[in-house]
Amino acid sequence: MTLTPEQLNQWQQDGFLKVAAFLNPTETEALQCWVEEIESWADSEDRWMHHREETPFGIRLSRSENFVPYHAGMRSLLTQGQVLDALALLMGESAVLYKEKINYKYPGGGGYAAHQDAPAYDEIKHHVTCLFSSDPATSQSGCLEFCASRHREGLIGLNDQGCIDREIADGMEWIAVETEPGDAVFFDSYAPHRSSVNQSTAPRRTLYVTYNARSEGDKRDAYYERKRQALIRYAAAGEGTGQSGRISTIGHFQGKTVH
Ligand SMILES: O=C(O)CCC(=O)C(=O)O
Repeated sequence: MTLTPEQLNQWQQDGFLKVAAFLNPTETEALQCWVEEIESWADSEDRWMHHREETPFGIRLSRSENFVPYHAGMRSLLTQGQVLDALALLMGESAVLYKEKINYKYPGGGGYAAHQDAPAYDEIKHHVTCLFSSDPATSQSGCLEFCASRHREGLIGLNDQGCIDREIADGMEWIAVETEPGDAVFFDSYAPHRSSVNQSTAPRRTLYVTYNARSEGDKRDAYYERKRQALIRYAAAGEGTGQSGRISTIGHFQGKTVH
């Protein structure tokens, strides 16, 4: 699959691009199985990471990350073929996997404050994230919302949580980008985005895969090493649990993190 000139123009203009049915039905079904496999994995001290949150319906997984080394299907989908081809077109050079995560957002699962991803991954100059829907994502279930054409402005209203200041975010124009299983949305490291709580009765599982330009090197192992250390520091400082307990190097998650 290749992106059309119109899609590439839209990408340049908006800083994000939805590609409906990026995955074919067989690939979509495989993705949905793999997400369920990964969420059934037992906790691990030194391989993948699971994060949990307290929802009104009990404790649920909020996120899993660092699973590509341990899942052959995900590895082949995310490190070769059409995904890398599309990224090369969007980035103007070949891309290398930086990090991957699944955000589960079970019913009642927390939303994410308005932010740009750039401050979270500051050891690379530029990156692009590709989101794949495993479940339908709607305004009700907490799909992503983006601001078009604001990715060229650098960091916007950065607050002490690494997010966009609430008042500034409230004055920005947000577009809800609803997706079906198999749809992809590519977004720039400076594209402002946010999402709300899942108010539906079904999970809104979404895979997020972040790539950097190959010319910046392969930073994946260093990223996860740094992240593990950061999570240990947050836990020691009492910042790892509770409302807005950190699951990232920025404090965007609005759910109630539990361990
Ligand atoms: O999954 C979501 O609702 C938002 C995810 C997000 O923006 C993030 O994890 O940085």
